[in-house]
Amino acid sequence: MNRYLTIVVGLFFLGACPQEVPSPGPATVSCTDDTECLNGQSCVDSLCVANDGKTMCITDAQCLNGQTCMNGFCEALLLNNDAGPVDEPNENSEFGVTFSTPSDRSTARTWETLTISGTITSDTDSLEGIEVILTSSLDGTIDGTFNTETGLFVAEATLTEGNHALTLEAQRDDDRSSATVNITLCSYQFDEDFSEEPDPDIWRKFDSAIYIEDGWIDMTNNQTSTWGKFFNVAQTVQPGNLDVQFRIYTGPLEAGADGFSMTIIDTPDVPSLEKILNCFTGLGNHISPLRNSCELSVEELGALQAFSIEFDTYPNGFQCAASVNPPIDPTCEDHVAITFNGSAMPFYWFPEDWGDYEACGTPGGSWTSYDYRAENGCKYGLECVDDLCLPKYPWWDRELLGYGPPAAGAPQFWAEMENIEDSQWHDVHIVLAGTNATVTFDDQEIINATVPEFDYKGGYLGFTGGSGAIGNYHRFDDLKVKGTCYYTGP
Ligand SMILES: [Ca+2]
Ligand SMILES: [Ca+2]
Ligand SMILES: [Ca+2]
Ligand SMILES: [Ca+2]
Repeated sequence: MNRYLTIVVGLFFLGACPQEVPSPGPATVSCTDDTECLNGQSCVDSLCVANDGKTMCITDAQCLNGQTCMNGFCEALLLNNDAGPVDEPNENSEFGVTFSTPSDRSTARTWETLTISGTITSDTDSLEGIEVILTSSLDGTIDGTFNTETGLFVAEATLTEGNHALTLEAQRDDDRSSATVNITLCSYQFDEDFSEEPDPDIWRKFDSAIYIEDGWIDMTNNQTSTWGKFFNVAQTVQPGNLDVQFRIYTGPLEAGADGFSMTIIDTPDVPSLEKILNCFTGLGNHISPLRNSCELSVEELGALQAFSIEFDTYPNGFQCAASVNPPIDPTCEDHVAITFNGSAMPFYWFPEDWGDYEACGTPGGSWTSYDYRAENGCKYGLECVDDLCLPKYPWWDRELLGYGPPAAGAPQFWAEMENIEDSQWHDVHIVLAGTNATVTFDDQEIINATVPEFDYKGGYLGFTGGSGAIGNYHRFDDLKVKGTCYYTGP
């Protein structure tokens, strides 16, 4: 008997058809394939793109590279601070001017130091007395050095966001010639210091999440039995790779609860995101079909595609003598973990001695004991089917997840931490590249793991957090996400 047959069918159903008619809103912006885009547009890097390569949008925040949203499409602003008409190469000139770097129609980041270089040649033997000037159409003159022996011109510069025409001009007496390359400078896709209250059309608060006027967001504000979420609903992050930084703060209780997460959910639109968020509970990266507000079935939740990094300060599960408090934590200390699809157990980790896929035993033990077994003879979270303790939900099922039995030396997507509830801000930097994930915490690498199954889907990015009988502050600030940089110049 295949217990998950209905789930597999459900997965195919979800994959084949949108759950419901798309509602008005940014539904047309993110996509997984062309069929989700309107009017014959195509799905490029998870965004619906018109045939002429333009990205659909509703707000400026959905546009990359400093473009603005005009008439439903991302457009580059025509800047009026241009340095003036670009000289065409002068065929009658004695000079030859060529760029070496950067190449024409390339891209770069605003935080990178660029090497801008070129070569000047002359029909006459001497390069003495030639003035070489490098200008950016956005940033003006850029200082560099010209070597009259070699003809090489080199400048090192950082450039502002936008489309630059870089012009290298050689001039001596009345003779001049120039060359031009175009380059797009991209800043971060998300760059939030929360110094001002975010626009609710861009960042939407759910449940107990609040904006604090001192310049950050808090999921629970030191209240008990509450949870909050704070999601960007205006744009999505691309699948495949991710480079995200932010800061976290929790305290004042050193044994507080429950923790907080940054979560990225792959779902077609904001209404479906809201439905999913209504099924998250506690810490915020743990889905539960039991929540009153959850309208989704186990099958639908089993098809969820989500990435989370959790900062967990409360020990859960039988290994921490808290049997009725699932999901199960990999350590009873504070920890940071990468979790997938709302399971809230670390990706590629599974509890030993849970008794899953083992014979149902004898009920007994107290809820606060390691050996607790419920009426069904299984530990919490397992149900007795044909005298076998089977996981209640597909997202706890190691057979379905393909993790295999717990083994020493398995890739570890979690890290035990010393007390992180220290009422201090901490820097977190996550880099997902292909099948590898690294996490640094205050510049110390705490996670670096690779498995072929690592499959990050991108989606809507947000923050979550929760408390129970014990509370704490769960704060986030200073979010920076590097998106993909596209050339958007002429
Ligand atoms: Ca701030
Ligand atoms: Ca926990
Ligand atoms: Ca945990
Ligand atoms: Ca702690």
